[in-house]
Amino acid sequence: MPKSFQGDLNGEGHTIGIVVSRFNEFITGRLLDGAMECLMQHGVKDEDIEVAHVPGAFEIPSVARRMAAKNKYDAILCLGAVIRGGTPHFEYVSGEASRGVGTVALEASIPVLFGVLTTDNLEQATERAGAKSGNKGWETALAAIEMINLYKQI
Ligand code: INI
Repeated sequence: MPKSFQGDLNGEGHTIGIVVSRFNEFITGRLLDGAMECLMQHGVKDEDIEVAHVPGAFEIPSVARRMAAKNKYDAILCLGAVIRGGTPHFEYVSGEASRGVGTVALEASIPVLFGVLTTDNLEQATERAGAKSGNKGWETALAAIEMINLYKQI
């Protein structure tokens, strides 16, 4: 039998940093609520969570990198919402946010999670922020707990 590794979903004792963007706050506020709820339900203490607010998704990676460098958190959650609408800006912002968070995740010694919605319209974003298709903030928080516990084993 090969040795296998899997992180469990016990968040007790974890310290979490969250970067959340204000652009499309109607959506990102719900992502933050979902993430907070998930963390608390899995044993993370309110006082062990710190939240940095940034203007838009473009600003998320640089702040996530600063938080990761503090050696204070067990994971960083990146939450945002980039909505295509009619603007070509979408491609630049969503591309930089995902590329940037990906780079930070590879450089950091802790898990850095991507909870940035990239959708064609507000309806899709609303569905993924607490309505029909779950809450991306919640999912990101759950993935963070699993990844923290996995990193501890490897
Ligand atoms: N920022 C977002 O988080 N979501 C968007 O949908 C968005 N659009 O569409 O423009 C957006 N733009 C702002 C961007 O993230 C930066 O804050 C801004 O360009 C300043 O650097």
